[in-house]
Amino acid sequence: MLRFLDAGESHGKCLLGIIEGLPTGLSLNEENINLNLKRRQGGYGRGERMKIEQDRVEILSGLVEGKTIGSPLGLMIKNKDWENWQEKEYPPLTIPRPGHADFAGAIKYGFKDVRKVLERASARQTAMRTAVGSITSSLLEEFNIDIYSYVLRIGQVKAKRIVSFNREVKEEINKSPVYCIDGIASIGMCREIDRAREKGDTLGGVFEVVIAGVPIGLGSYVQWDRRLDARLASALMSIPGAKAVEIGKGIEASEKKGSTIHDEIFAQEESEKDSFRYYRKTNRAGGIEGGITNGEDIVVKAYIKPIPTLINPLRSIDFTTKKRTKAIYQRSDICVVPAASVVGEAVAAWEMAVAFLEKFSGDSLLEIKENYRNYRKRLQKI
Ligand code: EPS
Repeated sequence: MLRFLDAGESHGKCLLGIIEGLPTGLSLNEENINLNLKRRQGGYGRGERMKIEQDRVEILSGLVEGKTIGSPLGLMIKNKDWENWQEKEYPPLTIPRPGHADFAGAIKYGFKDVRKVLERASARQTAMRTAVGSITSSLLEEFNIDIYSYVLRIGQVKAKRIVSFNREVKEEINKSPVYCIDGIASIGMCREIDRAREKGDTLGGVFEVVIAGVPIGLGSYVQWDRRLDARLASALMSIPGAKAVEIGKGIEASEKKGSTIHDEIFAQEESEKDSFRYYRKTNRAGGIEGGITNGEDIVVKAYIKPIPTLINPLRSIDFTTKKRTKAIYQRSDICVVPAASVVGEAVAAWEMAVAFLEKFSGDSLLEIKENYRNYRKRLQKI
């Protein structure tokens, strides 16, 4: 069983993670993980905090000569801002920001100082999730499963969907300041972020995650919590700021007739004797039917709300005086949709790796590869 836990506050000493259940023999490289950490810190619209941090992971256990040995993998990312906080006095923050965890978190846990809530509720936690997801991406890559993520909309500015995914596309996405390969939309998105900044406002948007190279048969319909679409939706909804998730053309499907939305099934004889390949001409289901992968690309969108820390704050109540006032403001990002898209890729990688190991489980990478090879051979005969 693959599982992980993480710990750490936004301005504490560091973020910690423990992953258990990785097979032995998986090559891991801190620098590959750091590239994803850097991508997560980027994206047009980030605030002052990202000028302080330069996230780097340290793998503290579970790795010998660059390969996993089956024991838990211990991870650490230092918070550089922690040092700055040692020199200052921080009075309590008692005015919750509408839309943030401040209000409900303070009441739930019995605090008047919302600092005790925001420190852990902070999206800073997604740095560790990105590191963890990046490790599971390495596992999936061993089986030619590739995950792409890119921005489709910021505020009102929409980009064209990408129709074909490959290594070059990945590089193109990373070159864009908003992780969007539609050049005109990219410019429009940056302008929209500038306008929001000038007005002291924030912006949300949409990103899409595409998982390619997925075999048929991950996930299951036999129990509600084994459905892979439900698990991916849950993973994406757990990203701070996510308010909706869509699988394939889920929203459009709800308005259409069945005859126009389902993906008809075709079979193609391969050159090899007795070997078939099933395929679809459309992928409106987003690669999952009955909670199980159907061999097409998995396509998931996440809808991110504008962040709640506003330069021109909304009305709120002071927990100490119970009087009407304006919400707190210290510093903030303007738009985190590009960063969230990197986190989306990571959390999807995690869920896919869990589902993959459920089906092809083994204690070593070699054993899993053998199980996978046998399955693929069997599939060719079905
Ligand atoms: C966040 C507030 C900001 C963001 C932070 C999430 O931090 P600060 O209060 O220190 O300016 O920069 O995101 C990160 C630190 C990060 O690494 O993504 C919040 O309130 O959620």
